[in-house]
Amino acid sequence: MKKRLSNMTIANVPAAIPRYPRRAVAPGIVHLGVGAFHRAHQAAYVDACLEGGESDWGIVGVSLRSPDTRDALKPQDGLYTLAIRDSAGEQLQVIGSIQSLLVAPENPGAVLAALADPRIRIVTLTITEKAYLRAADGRLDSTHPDIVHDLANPGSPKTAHGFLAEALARRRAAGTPPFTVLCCDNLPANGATLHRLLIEFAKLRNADLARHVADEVAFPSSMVDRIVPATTDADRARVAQQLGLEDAWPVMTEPFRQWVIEDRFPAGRPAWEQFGVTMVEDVGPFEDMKLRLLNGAHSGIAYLGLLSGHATVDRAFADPSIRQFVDRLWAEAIPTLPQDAGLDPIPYTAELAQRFSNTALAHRTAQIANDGSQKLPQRIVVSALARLEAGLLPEHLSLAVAAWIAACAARGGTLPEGHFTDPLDAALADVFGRNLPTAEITAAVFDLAGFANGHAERQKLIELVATHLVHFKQGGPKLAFAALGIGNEPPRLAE
Ligand code: CS2
Repeated sequence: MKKRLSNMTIANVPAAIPRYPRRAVAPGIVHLGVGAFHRAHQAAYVDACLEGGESDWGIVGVSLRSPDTRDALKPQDGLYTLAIRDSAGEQLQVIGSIQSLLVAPENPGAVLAALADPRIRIVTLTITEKAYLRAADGRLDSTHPDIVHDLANPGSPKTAHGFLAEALARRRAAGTPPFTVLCCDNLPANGATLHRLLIEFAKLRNADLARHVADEVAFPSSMVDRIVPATTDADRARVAQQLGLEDAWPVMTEPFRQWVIEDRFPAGRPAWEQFGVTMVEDVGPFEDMKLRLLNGAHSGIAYLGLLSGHATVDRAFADPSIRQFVDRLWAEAIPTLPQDAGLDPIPYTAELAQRFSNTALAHRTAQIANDGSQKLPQRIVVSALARLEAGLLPEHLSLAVAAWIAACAARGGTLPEGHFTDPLDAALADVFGRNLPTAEITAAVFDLAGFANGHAERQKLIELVATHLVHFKQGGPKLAFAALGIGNEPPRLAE
């Protein structure tokens, strides 16, 4: 049995390792949602800052749900391996920026104490779209049992909203300046969105706290990008073999990474701009381009890939029909992007095509398929509506929405039960079980997910989606593609 990766064993591993004195680093950031994405992205950027001589920005990693990450990393002193993979091979880097780990359900008081610590000046979040607890109309779901719980029990919250509001209240009472809240989830205007939700939550506690959150706490938006497939046992075994040490939870990723942040940090920040982060005034154009082109294509590839029998993104993307579909989806989405932001979507999509073709990642389509109801509004529906408003048809964008509905309905049939999940699963199953005509199923799903809520073009979009859905039902993705003239052309030559 190999020894475990830790401060004691790290010195001679054949990988890049932290050279800075980890014990001398003070905590400066609390991160909520210390999953694989955080460990491949923000924690790696902060590690570079610490390597570059910053010493006040160690990370306290918090899991809001499961103890798994803490259980894996605590015996390793917070150390883990980042495996950066592409066709040229694999580079290993041991990351040292996570100094301690807390599990909120075990000890919410410890999380609040960390958040109230005056040394903490930034709180970052990757809690996934569904944890923002928005109702179908986009406002805070104040009837959600966890929100109800947190309002009744402010000292032992469960939600990010509950933790942030109580910690900000405690800091204020103690005369400690507020931390800056840096949302790193794939939501549109993510900082502003979280700010709005937190003001709504705080209002349910008291008007004074709501005013404090509204007027005195900064919520810069940020765009985060790095593809992070779930770690497999084969990854663990390979990394252990290379390191000569066990690492209970190494993280797999690609060479590409990008972080664009609005520069509003009244309580200070690391010198991120020296370590590859782009600091800007307005992240909007970057965010729109990434959500609509990368994530939009990802979701399309995931659902069409699943329906076509492809388990990974690279295999789905190598399918000539799916590839052609993605090119056309991009062509539909690009004109909806801000034209004057100085960003060029053509080289961007060319780079995306290379990233999606990375066979070393084996990024599972089922992983991306999770939580479609939370993801499609900002990835697909927003561009589809913009096109309809401009008098243009969103044929391929609407096909992606239909593919989501078809893939959801296929679980327990052509796809395994529970192959991917969605917070709306129970309600979706109810709709699918009612034996309704396709147009009514589509409208019911739009209602549940809040797609195009109150939008003038909603009915038109529903009709387009329903037409595709009929094709999926009658002849699977082949017929749905054929109706758009996809698959009738000779396959592209390999580039
Ligand atoms: C993916 C994203 O799982 C998903 O929904 O689209 O996690 C994607 O890999 C990242 O946003 C890339 O930055």
